[in-house]
Amino acid sequence: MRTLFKGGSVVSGSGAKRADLVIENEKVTDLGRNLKGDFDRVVDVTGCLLFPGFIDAHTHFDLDVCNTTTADDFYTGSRAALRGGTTTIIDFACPNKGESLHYGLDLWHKKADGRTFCDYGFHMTIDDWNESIRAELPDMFARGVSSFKMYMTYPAMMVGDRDMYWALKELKTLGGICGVHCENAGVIDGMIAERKNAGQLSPACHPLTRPPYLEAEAVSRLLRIAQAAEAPVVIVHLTNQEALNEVRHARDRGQKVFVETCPQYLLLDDSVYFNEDYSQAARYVCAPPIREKGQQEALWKALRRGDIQTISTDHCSFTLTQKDMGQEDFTKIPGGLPGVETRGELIYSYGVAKKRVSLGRMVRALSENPAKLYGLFPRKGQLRLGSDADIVVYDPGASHVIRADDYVANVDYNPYEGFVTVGGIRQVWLRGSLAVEDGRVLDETPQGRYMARGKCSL
Ligand code: DUC
Ligand code: ZN
Repeated sequence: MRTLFKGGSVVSGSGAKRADLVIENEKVTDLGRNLKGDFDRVVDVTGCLLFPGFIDAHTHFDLDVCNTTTADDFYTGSRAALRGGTTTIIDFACPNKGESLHYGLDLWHKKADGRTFCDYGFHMTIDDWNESIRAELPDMFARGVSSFKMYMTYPAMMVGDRDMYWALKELKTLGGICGVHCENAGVIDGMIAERKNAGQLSPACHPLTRPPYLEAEAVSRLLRIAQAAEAPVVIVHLTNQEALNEVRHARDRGQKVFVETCPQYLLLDDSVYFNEDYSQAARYVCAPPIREKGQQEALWKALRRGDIQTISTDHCSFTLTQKDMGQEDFTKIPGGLPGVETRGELIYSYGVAKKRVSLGRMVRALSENPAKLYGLFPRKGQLRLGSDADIVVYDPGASHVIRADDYVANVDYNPYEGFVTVGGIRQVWLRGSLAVEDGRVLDETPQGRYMARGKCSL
């Protein structure tokens, strides 16, 4: 089956170019102006942008957090992802301390295999460091896991500086890359205890006990540990200027540092926490917290300059009833926001259309860079000959208002309620098959495939 996409502009990391596109079976097979020939199907995409399918390299589906489980599992979460133009997700396999990496990876395959609508891979969480975990690492690569995650906060998952140093050194030897959640655990715990002792238990205390400088401190410490280990690292969900300054210092020293941010840090501000209505405030609790408004421009500027490489979502959704668990105590609110369904349209509408970032930067942040960083390039992340025919057909002339009721993620609110989009997703193609049209998921049988990933090429 040969399909011609006629009249659109194909977008890559260097911008948009008028071009027709041909796909055959699962692959892109031709690209150029006014292509002629015999086609089984012609899709008129006049005036539309053709994006390489978006990659969300930071999701948490079917994850136990705070004595509950995320509202979205692989079925509902990946269906929402696909609807939002995300054709590949990379989720975090998360064994508990004491469990093996193999156990964790098998468990995540059980959660995802046969239940995922888009293509998928896993990062592996390292929350313990010992000889048996070290010995498991080569097999992780053999099973397609080339990226890892460590936490500097959350007692159940964090590793200390020594173990982080050893783990980074080992990953460097094996050619792996590690993302790190950077927040200073000890001081945050102390600040939380002070608030609780003073009887201050509302969601407004959440951002006050996790200030930006404690994120920056952890970024600085991580980068010095990475310097000692001579290892590249990824700072996940970076939120603020002080943390960016630490990244700049490390890069000036010659270190390889990659940075991810998320739509909630680009588009929302901390006033969301100071709402008197508990339910309104609790729905935005995530870590690191959403920052004061001035930080948004710092992040956009860093994206424009190429100082931030990727935008993922940290999709970790809970219903409002689940968020109610923290009514008496903000530390019991399960942390995380939904976002996997709205990232593409939000970054286009509030980034590209508002001239905060170029189209090329958008594609780099949502498709090309995550593909390179996490070993999926050139199969994913671009629309070139031989790459997977994962295509988002975006109509820049459309518009709609974001309303929770119109979205399919398994959650009863949308953090971007009332935001107006510039443009909209007309179609999503997954490996050559039309998967979503005008917001409808066409095949209710999950077609996502596990992606064994190679090494970082960014
Ligand atoms: N932050 C969250 O808010 N939720 C999930 C994990 C994380 O780092
Ligand atoms: Zn996360």
